[in-house]
Amino acid sequence: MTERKTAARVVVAGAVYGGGRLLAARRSAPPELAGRWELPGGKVEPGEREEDALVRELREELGIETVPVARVPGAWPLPRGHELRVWTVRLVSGEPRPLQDHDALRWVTASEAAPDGQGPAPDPVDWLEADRPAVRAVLALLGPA
Ligand code: 523
Repeated sequence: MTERKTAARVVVAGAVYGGGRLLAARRSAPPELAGRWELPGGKVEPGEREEDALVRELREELGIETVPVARVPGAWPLPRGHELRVWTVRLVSGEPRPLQDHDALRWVTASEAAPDGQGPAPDPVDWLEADRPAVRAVLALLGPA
């Protein structure tokens, strides 16, 4: 029998940014992830384009209309054979509200999103594991605010 490696299932997340800040969302479920912060997004359905899944998830979860701009280089492993991919997105309309899966939103500066240990102590964000390196990649792509 030939051994086949199942392709990683993709979870796509959005880097929504504006005014030098990045949108962070605090998960309310499941219990083991509740209270931790993430770049909002979700699973890509079979046959669905990554960008379409992202636009759908951000509409469902935050009530906003967005346009994906660029895929952030890299992919980060998640539990159960999933992988996290991130796109920068442009907010087209709506004010983000935590409608589903989240109980708080926060617009964070680069130094809050990824403290470098220098300068005044910011209020750091307790990101989910995979989001920590993903956010660094986002900031590297967006450059200094
Ligand atoms: N992550 C994660 N970071 C991140 C996202 C959007 C998701 O680590 N920025 C993880 C959390 C879960 C898995 O990816 O372990 C699936 O994300 P989830 O639950 O947001 O995906 P949904 O909303 O598509 O899941 P269902 O409600 O099960 O359909």
